[in-house]
Amino acid sequence: MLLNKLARSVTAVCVLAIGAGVAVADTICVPDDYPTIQGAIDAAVDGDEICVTPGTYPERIALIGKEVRLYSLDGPATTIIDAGGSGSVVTCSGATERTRIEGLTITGGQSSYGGGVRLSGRAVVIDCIVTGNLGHDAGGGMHIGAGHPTVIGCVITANEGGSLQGGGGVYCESATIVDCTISGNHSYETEQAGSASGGGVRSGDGTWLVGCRVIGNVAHHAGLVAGSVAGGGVFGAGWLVNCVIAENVAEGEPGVAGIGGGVAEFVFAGELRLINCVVIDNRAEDEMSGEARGGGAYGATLINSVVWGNAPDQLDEVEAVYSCVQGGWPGIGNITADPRLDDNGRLQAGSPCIDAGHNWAAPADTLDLDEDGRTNELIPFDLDGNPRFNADEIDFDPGCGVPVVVDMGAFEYQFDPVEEILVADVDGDGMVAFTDLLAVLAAWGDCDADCCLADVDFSWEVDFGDLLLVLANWT
Ligand SMILES: [Ca+2]
Ligand SMILES: [Ca+2]
Ligand SMILES: [Ca+2]
Ligand SMILES: [Ca+2]
Repeated sequence: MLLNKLARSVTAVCVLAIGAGVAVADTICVPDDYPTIQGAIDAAVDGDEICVTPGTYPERIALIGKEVRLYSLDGPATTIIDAGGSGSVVTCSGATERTRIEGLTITGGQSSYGGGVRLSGRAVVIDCIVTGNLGHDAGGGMHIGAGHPTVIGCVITANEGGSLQGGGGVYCESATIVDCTISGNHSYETEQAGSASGGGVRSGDGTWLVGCRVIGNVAHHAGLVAGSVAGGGVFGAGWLVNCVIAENVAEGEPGVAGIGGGVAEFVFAGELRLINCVVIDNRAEDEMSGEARGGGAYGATLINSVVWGNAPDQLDEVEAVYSCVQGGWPGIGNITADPRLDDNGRLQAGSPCIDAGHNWAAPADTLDLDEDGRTNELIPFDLDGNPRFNADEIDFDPGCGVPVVVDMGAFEYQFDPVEEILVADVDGDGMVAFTDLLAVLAAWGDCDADCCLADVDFSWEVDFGDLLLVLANWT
């Protein structure tokens, strides 16, 4: 559902942009017009579309600085590009948002960086399956370098690599990755040293993972160099919003500690922040040394999140607020009662995590996911595509927000009525106006209450940052 909304909104942008030109776009089909996909790409000009008929295409393709839409007629299950171990399957660089790759299975790649996809610039990759690729040094499935591409609705599974810079599934410096599943990928260290870190994702500070499932990835230390292996699911920096991080493993061996089974922050890359995530059943392991730690998370910041069932512990070196942590964790708004999760990480009736988050921790709807033309509201959907903001009107709300309070975790327990919450609407009346300005001025200074509604930028003090947000979002 979320994928469809995103794909439509990206399409709308493309149609507008292409419509501004004078050239009439052609559609070129493979294999009818050209026997190979690369042949069609070489023949295409900016604005063209390339359609690919179901089949397996034994080739590698390069889409360099060309604004074309490459798509399959029948989806990724039946349309496969297989590089047969001869390099990166897809290389795409120097492109804008008008370069799109849609509905392909990308497999059989083998290279140093990005065995499946090597991506930079601002291209959009939609509804692809990236599987069975090897990227020795970084990014087994995908390597995302300079620029800020968008990856939507993709499955990145059963890739391996990353012995030098990490990322068995994805190595990413800066990108928006939405509605993707990153599962069963594997990073490892060789005897040539390296970090072996980020079984699923190795992320830089510009990375946004929104509504993704990072499940069953492994970072494994296999070499002779002592050290540690970190981040079975995610290693690095950036933002994880509405994500499930489950059953990942940071796997050490004698003398090598696994750290951060689910996620681990890499301080040299920046801060790693998890908002409304579920971190469950991950493991940090080693053999005999007993130094494995941070089964759920190591070194990150967690807000509105649920951390449960990780081993050997839940958290290490972590700052957490408004989160539910097994065994307890110091921080404002944290709780320790059983979150009552089902097998997929959804809250069940009676969960103490319902209405227990902090609204101002939720990011703004900058992608306009609900297509209402407003980006000055808080993110409207949860991981299921259900409304993010609603509340049980009868019960007391343990969290912070008006008129309704966000839950902890990636999924919102559904009540009526649903609300849209505007950024900086301090009093929750559906407008950003004088009453909100006055509320900010009245609360000026340090937040001395657990729930400080005037602190709309969630900085733990009420100051010019909050004042500016009110003025910038004035309705
Ligand atoms: Ca709620
Ligand atoms: Ca919106
Ligand atoms: Ca208001
Ligand atoms: Ca503030």
